[in-house]
Amino acid sequence: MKHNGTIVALQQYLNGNWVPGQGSGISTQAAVDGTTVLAEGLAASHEQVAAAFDAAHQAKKSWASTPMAARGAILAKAAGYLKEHSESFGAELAAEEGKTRAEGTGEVLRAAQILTYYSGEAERAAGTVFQSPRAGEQILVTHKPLGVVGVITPFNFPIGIPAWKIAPALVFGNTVVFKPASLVPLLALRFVQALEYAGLPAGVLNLIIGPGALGDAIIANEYLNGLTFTGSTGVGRKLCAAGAARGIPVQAEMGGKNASVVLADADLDLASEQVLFGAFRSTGQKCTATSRLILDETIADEFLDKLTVRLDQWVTGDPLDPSVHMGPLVDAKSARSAALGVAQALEQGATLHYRGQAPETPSFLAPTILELPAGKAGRANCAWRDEFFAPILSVQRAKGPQEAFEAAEDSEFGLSLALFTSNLALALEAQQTLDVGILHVNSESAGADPHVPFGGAKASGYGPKEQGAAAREFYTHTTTTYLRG
Ligand code: UN1
Repeated sequence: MKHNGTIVALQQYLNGNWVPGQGSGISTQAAVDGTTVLAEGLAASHEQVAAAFDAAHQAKKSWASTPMAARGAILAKAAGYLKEHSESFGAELAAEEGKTRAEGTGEVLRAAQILTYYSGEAERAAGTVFQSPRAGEQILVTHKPLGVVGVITPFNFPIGIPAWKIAPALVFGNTVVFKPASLVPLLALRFVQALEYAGLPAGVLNLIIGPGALGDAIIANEYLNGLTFTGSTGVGRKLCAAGAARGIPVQAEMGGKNASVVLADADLDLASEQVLFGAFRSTGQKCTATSRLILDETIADEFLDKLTVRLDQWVTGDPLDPSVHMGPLVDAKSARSAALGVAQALEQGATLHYRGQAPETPSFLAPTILELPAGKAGRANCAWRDEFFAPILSVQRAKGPQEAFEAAEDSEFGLSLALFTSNLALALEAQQTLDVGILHVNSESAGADPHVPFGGAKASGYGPKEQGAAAREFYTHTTTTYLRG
């Protein structure tokens, strides 16, 4: 299916009004060719960022005192709107970001599921009552919103990540200034439209579209009470430091260099399917993607044969074509830098184990498997160290589970790990000893359910985790009340 040719007008959403930006011209192109314009408009100016904060600040009192059930009902209605439009929004997402149409529609439905989940928080969220050591007294812990929350999101889940940050922010009573990645603003706009349709009051959610530099104006704004960010470790750490300097909480979900570990007793058919999905779905552009593969040396050749047989069937091409398994990267720049990473890895001693087929256009990179020499020396390679955010898998062989675990731990990141084994004792050992935020036993490294904590260890995360009950820790703060009648 081809894009229908309509160019969407990119506008800012300030205090309940759609207004043109006052900054420089911006446009987004189809990932597949980098030229078909999907949306265009003007970026937000710094004055408009300030106006977004003024609106969010003005709205915060009345939103915080709106009953939680009423806040939840708006989220539920927005979920319905997204479900209704999941096919068309999913196609837009695929065109703009480059993941397949099925993945795009799936992501829109996931955003709807997240809104539905948090609408239910309106009934579930409760405080705590403690016994007092003194007669005639109770101690109550109640939650209240942070206030105005800044939300900065990356390009790779253009509606999923906004949903999993903005839905809890809103249901817990915060107002929001939202800046999506400038590469993919279209689905951010759709998300805001869904909440507008659902009756969200003016000022509660404000959208500013523009370059990354607007992030500096967000972190510096006097009305900002908390910031949630997903993106690179470099930018995340800068925002964390700036937030700490002015005493506001920052939640940062940053890079990953996730390993899949396949032990000798694993079900290799299952493992090869799951590693394929983990490494190459969404063109490897997930912070949870598998980019390191650690194979017990006794099954390494057999496993790699199974994986490459699967990859031979893996079709790379136009993400809107239903027969395609993998689309392009988000843009030609990302594809170029990933290709450069592969060239560097080869110079540093990696060998090319596999390269699949891909269209010869600038935003594509064929699925690639690199093999690294065994031991610590192999792990000094940039293909082991650096997050490429691309369909590139770096393999190392290990002698037995302990060496495999040691290799898995040898990374500055600690987001997700997939372990393939039929040995429960080893799975439990991994759970108890490996420094990762998410462990998958016998399933791929990517994926996240809305009701459980999401986030990483080491350079992958900072601040309270996201999602589920963990979200309340970030989006609220508590008051402890010593209550006597
Ligand atoms: C998933 O694995 O489905 O930026 C979600 C990311 C993560 C979300 C991963 N924050 O890729």
